[in-house]
Amino acid sequence: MAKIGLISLPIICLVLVSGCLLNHSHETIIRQGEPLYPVTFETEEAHASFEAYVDEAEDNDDNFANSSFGIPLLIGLSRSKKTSVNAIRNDATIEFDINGDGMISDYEASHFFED
Ligand SMILES: [Ca+2]
Repeated sequence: MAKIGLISLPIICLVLVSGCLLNHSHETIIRQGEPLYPVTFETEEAHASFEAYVDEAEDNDDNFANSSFGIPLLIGLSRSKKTSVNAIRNDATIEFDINGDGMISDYEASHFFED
């Protein structure tokens, strides 16, 4: 009986420290490796508006398609999908740059938030 206790002690400690015997998490990056579209800004205000929008879009994307499964103290599995930073910036560039000239003007930046 004491021998079983000695063998199981490390396992119990491992479970208590890690929370689960088996932990596995996997994150998939969507559109990974997408090149960043070149873009310029007419003014610093237009740039600031763009960056604020991108920051918010990145925060919203953090909770995108997360799933988890677990049996307490035994198994913990989690999967998540996240859009690449370049893809988020490229989508924002397409949305902001109304005339597609590669430069986000003050009008385009302010017009974006009016809609
Ligand atoms: Ca433009």
